[in-house]
Amino acid sequence: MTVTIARENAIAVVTVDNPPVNALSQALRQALVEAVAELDADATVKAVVLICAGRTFIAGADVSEFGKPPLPPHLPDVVARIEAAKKPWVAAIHGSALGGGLEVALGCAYRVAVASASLGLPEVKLGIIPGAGGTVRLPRLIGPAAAVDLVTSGSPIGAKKAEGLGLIDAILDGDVRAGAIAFAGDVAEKPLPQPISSRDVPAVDAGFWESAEKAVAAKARREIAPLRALASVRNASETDFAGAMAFERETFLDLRGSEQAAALRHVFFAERAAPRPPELAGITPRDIRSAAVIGGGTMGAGIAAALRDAGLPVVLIERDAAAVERGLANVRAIYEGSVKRGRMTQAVADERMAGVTGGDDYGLLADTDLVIEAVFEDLAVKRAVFEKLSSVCRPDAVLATNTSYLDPNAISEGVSHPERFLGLHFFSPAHIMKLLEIVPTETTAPDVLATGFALARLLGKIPVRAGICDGFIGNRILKVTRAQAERLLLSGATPSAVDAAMRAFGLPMGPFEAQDLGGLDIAAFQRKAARARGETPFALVADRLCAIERFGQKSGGGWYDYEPGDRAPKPSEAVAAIITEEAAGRPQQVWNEADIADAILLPMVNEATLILEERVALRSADIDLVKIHGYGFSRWRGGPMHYAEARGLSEVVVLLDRLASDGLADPPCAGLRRAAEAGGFSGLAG
Ligand code: 3H9
Repeated sequence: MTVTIARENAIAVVTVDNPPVNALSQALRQALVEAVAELDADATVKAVVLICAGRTFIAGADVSEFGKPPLPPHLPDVVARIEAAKKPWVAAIHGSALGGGLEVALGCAYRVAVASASLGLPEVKLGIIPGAGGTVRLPRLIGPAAAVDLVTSGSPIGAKKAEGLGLIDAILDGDVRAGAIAFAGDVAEKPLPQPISSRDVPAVDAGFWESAEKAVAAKARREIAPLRALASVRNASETDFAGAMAFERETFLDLRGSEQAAALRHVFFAERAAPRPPELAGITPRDIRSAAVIGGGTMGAGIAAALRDAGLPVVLIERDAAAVERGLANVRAIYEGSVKRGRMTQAVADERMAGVTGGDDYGLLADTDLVIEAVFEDLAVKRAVFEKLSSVCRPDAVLATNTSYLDPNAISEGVSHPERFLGLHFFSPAHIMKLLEIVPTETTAPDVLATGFALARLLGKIPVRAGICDGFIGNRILKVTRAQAERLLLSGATPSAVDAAMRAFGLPMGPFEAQDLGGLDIAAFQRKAARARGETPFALVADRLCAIERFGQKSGGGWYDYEPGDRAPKPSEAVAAIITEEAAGRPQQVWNEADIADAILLPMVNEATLILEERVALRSADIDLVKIHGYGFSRWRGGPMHYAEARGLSEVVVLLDRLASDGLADPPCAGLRRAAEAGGFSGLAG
């Protein structure tokens, strides 16, 4: 049963129970309409509490219904019916009141919440706008400025802030049901408050809408929903209620069917599926109550902060006392940065830092549950660390290596109880970047792999299982990105044209700007290792830049020139000369932005398909998450695999064949041709 009604004297308690998050399915919408009718007709009922079972208040419309035609009763009508109820309805909020859930609450005469509750309209994050009066009632209740913030950012706010804005009427102490019933008892005899729909919108200052538009457009880049949401709030502030509702609904339905919404929905479900891969169902992870990091450099310090932020006590191990001090200083610098940016109070930073201890004695790790090694990328150095860990740690302690390109199987050789060993590939800065590639070795036990996923959940990261190959999932595709970018240079494009095209596609940065920011030396080091293994990485120009120590911003020049103290890239004559030399004898062509983007993205998709075929990634959606959360691929594009599927894999195959015949890419792999015939990647791996 999705809705049940109980009576507490003159108060009716309507309980919604639609696990997991009480999403507004058609059945629930229908049941709510029927509940209003039943309670309106019941003369013994003086007020109604609307409450939810389980972990949360209504978390929104049922996103899985969005691909299908909307069925009645439509949510705007459900909200209107609640608003028109003869008795006061009190929304009793715990967990989250999001999207349609908040819209239902706005239909109620009153809203009360426990202090831990959060409220918001996250629709723009799904590429849509609120579709049941959110943009219309909110400015009438809390004023246009606060409504614009909530609606265009999509970020929820806490109960305290909501109370300050007038979004809720009271914060409840203790039990939500008892508190809401008491509140309902108090208001039962009062006249009904004026429905939000018939209230006036407070006036705004001159120029308010223009500056809001500028601010939202600058942040949204090429995402369409935030500006459409703003337009709807503005319209709602300047039009009567019925007209505003019609405008909102029209925008909602228009965006619901958009490519961006489909991409963002894909990411929404991929992110929720990632922490619970079906192949680990029923496997209990090991307990992680304490952690240690070996190595206090940038990566180690970031990992230590991430672990600490998740509430774990952390030990940082370094070679000697001076290195311990440097490592702790690196962690401290992270927290000082957070305080400076206003993300954390000094008191919280002090508390975090107090939970990080340092030392050079591995004996400190005798009872630690999880140890993550983050020392220099050198096999011998890493093996020496694990040799020591093998002798001091409990046999059931989980031992992990953070490596970007060494083989975890090789690192694990000689580890005692090798079933407790796995690779955890963090992305820098590790306390911020959401991606965690989890890399089992040949011997990793299933419960240790499950522990990797549980750890990601604890750290608030997106876990993706990656098989062992050079670069795992993300960096293996990145190598193709870079090689393609260079191929473009040798066939007539310039670094700035390539970067501009990729930004126009929606990436925050182009491949050359990104290399200049991160430094060209790391990739050069990896190419050296690859050549030693007999491989032939393609980086004619990058190799020459490294040979003359043009490593990027840090050396004053890379793919671009930089003025001292200025990070703005300037086209470099020296680089142009090198490109001309290397391009000599190769066919040249005129490139436009769309063709540049294709020449980079489609080979990435081809490589990703190989990755799927080899089962280095288990799902194409996992590859999308890797690129979005580790490399800044735009969410609204859905990741490279979703992008390719949305574009049509047959078209991708044709374009790749064309690039290959011009010598500008490898031909499409057999898996991509098969996926094109099947109309999608699903089923390719497996
Ligand atoms: C909207 O409301 C539009 C209206 O304005 C217009 C109406 C006309 N639908 O995140 P979790 C599933 S747009 C369907 O791991 P948590 C999720 O897939 C909507 N399913 O839990 C997962 O399934 P499974 C606006 C949903 O405790 C399970 O629930 N609302 C929905 O970490 C658990 O999810 C939002 O965007 C949904 N709306 O976090 C809210 N939501 O177990 C999005 C979740 O099978 N949701 N599922 O893998 C959230 O932010 C979080 O789920 C929440 C709980 C904070 C509620």
